[in-house]
Amino acid sequence: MPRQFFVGGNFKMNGVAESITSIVNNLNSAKLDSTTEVVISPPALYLTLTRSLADPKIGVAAQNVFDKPNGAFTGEISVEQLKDTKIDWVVIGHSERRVILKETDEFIARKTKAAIDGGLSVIFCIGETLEEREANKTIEVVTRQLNAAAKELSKEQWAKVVIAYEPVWAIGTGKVATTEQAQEVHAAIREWLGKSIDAHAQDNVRVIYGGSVSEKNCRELATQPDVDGFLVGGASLKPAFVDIINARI
Ligand code: G2H
Repeated sequence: MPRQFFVGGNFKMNGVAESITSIVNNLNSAKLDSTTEVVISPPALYLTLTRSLADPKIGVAAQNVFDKPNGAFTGEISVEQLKDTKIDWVVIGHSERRVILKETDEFIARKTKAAIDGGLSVIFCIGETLEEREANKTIEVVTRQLNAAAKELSKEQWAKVVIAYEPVWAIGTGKVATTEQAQEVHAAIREWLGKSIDAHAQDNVRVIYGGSVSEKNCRELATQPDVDGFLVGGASLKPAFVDIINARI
C-alpha cells in the first residue's frame, strides 16, 4: 500500500481564539483531498478549542510534551493530559526547541518514547543548520538525531512516527530546499530506516518536508518519490494552507 500523504500545520506561537477559530472553520468548510491526512498544531492553550471545532477527520497535535508522567514540572504538559483532552498527536524535536530551548537529541528521544508509550503519534522533526550543510554534514546530523530515537523506540513503535525533515536554514526564511535537496535527504532517511529499523519501517514510515513550504512550491516537492507530505508553518495560518493540503490534486 502506498504511504498516505500527510500535511501538518504548525501554528507555532501564533493566533488567539478568534483567529484560530477562523482557520479551523475555513478548513472544515474547504474541499480537502480526502486521501491526505491532515493534522494541525495550535499553541497549547488552544488545543481543546481546536479539537472541539475541527472536523473529526482533522487530527490535532500539541507542539510539545514532557518525558515524565506527572509531578513537579512547572509549565510542562504530560502525555496523559494530552490523551485526556483527546489530543492524539505531538510535534517533538522542532528545531526551534532544539536551538532556542536547547533540547538535546536524548531528551527529544525520551519524549518521543514517552509519547508513543502513552498512545500518542509523533511528528518527529530533524534537520541540519546552514553551517552543518555547508560542512557537508547533513546526513551525519540527521542520522545522529534519528539514532537517538532508535535507541529508545522498539521497531514496532516507528509505526507511530512521521519524520519531518526540516533544514533549519529553510525554516521561516522563505528559502525552501530545492526538490533535489529535499529528495536526496528524504531518500537517505528512508535508507536509514531500512538499515537501522527494518524493511517494514523503510516502506511505511512517512518522511515529510518542512521549511518555507507554500502554495507555490508544494506541487513540485510533492512529485518526489520520498516526499510523503509537509509540515507547514507560516502558510498554515493562511487560506493557502488548503492548496498545500491539495498539492496532489
Ligand atoms: C518549519 C515550518 C513548520 P515554516 O518550522 O514546522 O515552518 O513553514 O514557517 O518554515
